[in-house]
Amino acid sequence: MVNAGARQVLELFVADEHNNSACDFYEIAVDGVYLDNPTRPRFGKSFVVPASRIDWLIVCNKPGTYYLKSYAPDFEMISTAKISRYNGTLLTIVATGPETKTTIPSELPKRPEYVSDFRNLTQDQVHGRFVLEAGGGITLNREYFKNEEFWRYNVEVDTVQEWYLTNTGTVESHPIHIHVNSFQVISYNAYTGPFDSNSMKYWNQKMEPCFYQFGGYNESADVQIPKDPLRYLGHEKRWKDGNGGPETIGLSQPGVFRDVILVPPLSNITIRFMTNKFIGDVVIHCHILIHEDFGMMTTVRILPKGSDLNANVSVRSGDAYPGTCDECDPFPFNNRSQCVQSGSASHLILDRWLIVLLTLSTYWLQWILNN
Ligand SMILES: [Cu+2]
Repeated sequence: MVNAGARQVLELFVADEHNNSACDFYEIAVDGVYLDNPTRPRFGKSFVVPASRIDWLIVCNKPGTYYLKSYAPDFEMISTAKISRYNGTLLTIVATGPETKTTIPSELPKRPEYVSDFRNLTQDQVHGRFVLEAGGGITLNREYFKNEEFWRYNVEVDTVQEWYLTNTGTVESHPIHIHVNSFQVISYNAYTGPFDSNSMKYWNQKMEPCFYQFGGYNESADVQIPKDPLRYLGHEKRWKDGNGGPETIGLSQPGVFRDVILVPPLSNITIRFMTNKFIGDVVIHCHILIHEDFGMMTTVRILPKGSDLNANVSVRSGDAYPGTCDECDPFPFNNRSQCVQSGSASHLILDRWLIVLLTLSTYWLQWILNN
């Protein structure tokens, strides 16, 4: 089954005419990649974001009429946040013939090596790291997509990448789709990064304006902090290795391979994948159609073995640093050379004051000498 909708999530299950769960349905693949074993959907439903696919094995042993339905209640919003949902019947299933006792097989075909388990790699087995930041209104990495000659990161083919998917928004989720290679969900991490407003101003979690702002942000605009901006913090606690309650249905289970994942507000999700075989540009975008069309898209480039990964690429987004608020924040690609070992922002402020003092005393000395 494919969710070919432009913006709505589906939460799929099979019911009889009394709306009770019916038949036996097991997930066997997500986004075209087999799971380890056939798995009953958590909380009795398969959560499918736009562009995502789910493969089921389903047995209806008793003849009868059944319905494929989607039901996405509001109490799940702590994990799904704001995103359109579809509630209703999608398909009628008519099972005929004698009653059977068919069961679902317990084993699935083995996955190929490029989608093997990457969860227990050592840090030096990871070849490249990259941050994808959704937010800033509806941008990826604080900028709108411009054209096909626009890529923000180079990676080498046949290597393992570790990426961090974040969302600085305070309200809305984005189903982020990465083309070419399926990625494995590794972990949901505590979110320590900035949050934004729709007017694209960024603050840290102490409600102080960030040093790194959206490229097009107008400093003189009087932008207010959004209401209750940190209410979605804590996905890592709710996620609890995938065993949280039904309200956590929007969070993916660790270890699963996918190519589109819901990135809720104030989340930080680690994924890993192998850049298997294919070289060329990789398109990354939000799969809410209107967001994508507005420019919520970026590209990275997969290069042949031995290429210079630093050539012809701007990993910065204008003057912004994805996932980052201040110079010493711990994400890759920020300007850490300016940070002292302790990583304290107060050192930077002190440094700047020293420069101001030195400049003033130079002027003062000149004034004395001239008079
Ligand atoms: Cu979006």
